[in-house]
Amino acid sequence: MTRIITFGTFDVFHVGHLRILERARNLGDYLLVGVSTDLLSYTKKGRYPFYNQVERLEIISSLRCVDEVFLEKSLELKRHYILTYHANMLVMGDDWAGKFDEFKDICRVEYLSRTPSISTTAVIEKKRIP
Ligand code: C2G
Repeated sequence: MTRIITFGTFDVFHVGHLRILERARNLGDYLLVGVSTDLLSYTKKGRYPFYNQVERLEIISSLRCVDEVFLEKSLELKRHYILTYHANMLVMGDDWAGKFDEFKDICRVEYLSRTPSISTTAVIEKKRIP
């Protein structure tokens, strides 16, 4: 049984988010998603998300490809989350390529390519990257 874990803010949910979650889920049997808290998102991106953490959790947990959600409170807690949720594969977008290789001692680590031409910022600014 492959239990996959992934993390993200998933603010202003878009097709790039959906595709990475579906592709992650297809690599195994059970998908756990750590949704960044509003505070963690602020420390990562320098602004609070458009949708708050309760709304983002509600959206992510309703997806067919997602089995379980929890709040990611700190970037430093990845090892703790992987162990607590008994995940044996960590999947991240390739914007994080190489950044989580330190967890290869406890699980498989895979980086998937991002969907081009779409981002939360582009949606908020009402434009698509050409
Ligand atoms: N993503 C994607 N294609 C896009 C945009 C995003 O595949 N066009 C992926 C990202 O690579 C990431 C996931 O969707 O795996 C969530 O993206 P973000 O919400 O931007 O995640 P981020 O804030 O980078 O959080 O602990 C690490 C994090 O919490 C990652």
